Amino acid sequence: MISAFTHTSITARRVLSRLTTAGIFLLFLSTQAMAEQRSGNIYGLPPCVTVSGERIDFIFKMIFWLTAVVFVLVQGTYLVYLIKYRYRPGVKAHYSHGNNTLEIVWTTLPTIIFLALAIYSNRVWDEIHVPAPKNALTIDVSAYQFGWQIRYPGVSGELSPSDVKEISMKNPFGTDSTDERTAQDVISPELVIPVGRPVHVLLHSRDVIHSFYVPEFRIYQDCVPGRTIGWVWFQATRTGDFQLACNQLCGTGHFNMKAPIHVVSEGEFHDWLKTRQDKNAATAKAAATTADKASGETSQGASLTSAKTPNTL
Ligand SMILES: [Cu+2]
Repeated sequence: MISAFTHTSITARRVLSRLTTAGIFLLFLSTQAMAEQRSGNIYGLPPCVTVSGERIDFIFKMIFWLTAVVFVLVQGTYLVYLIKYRYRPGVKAHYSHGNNTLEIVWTTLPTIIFLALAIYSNRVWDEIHVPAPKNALTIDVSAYQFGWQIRYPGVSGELSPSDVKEISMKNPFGTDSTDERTAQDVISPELVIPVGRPVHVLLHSRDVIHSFYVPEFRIYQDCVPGRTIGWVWFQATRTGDFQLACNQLCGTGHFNMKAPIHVVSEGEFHDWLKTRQDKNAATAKAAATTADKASGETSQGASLTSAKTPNTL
């Protein structure tokens, strides 16, 4: 009876163990499926489409292959020793007090490799974090709960100046309404950029901390309320469609805080922006004419009123 019970218990434990393994395997598969939606590549990094991204990838790959070689060497040696010195009846264990030469070699070598990696990575970091080139296209990226708005220069070719202290729900970009460039600015819900030209992004947030995250650009930078993050610039190496996604848990709609990115040819970009610049310029001109007319009528009305009632003042 006891033996039958023990047997049942062992079988149940085995079934439970296999079910757990299957569950972990399925979880692993589903995680891979989620990653696939973002990157299109479930085994490696998503494609890299910026100049600075290629330099970052070189470090990634170098560290990956170094680690892979060390892993194979260490685990291979471990397996060889495990088999060679396995337990055999009549064979006595051999006592070793250690080997100073080996200790020095396997401490010095990793130290040199780590130092070299740190120095090289720091150099790449310094070279990437330089001011944007003069020919860069400067655009303003504004994050909010839960979306993105991108501001491009209007017909004047310059963005209307922005002041972070003025950013509010009524004035999302903190611009000056009396500046004529404000009405000309082109506002877009998608990020459209030309290939092969540096793009300098001024990152802003209207409410909480968000994050400008584009895996294919190898860029991840927080947008902080009350600050202009102005060091981010990049140059796309090929055309294509990507996605800008917020990477800071910023509220209930965070999961859906995204915007399409289109990297297009210089000609296509020029046409896309020109159409919107011209439309904005026409609207701004019409608004200015209406305002002029209205102020003309008001001043005429006022002068008539003052003419009629000259003594009331
Ligand atoms: Cu966000």
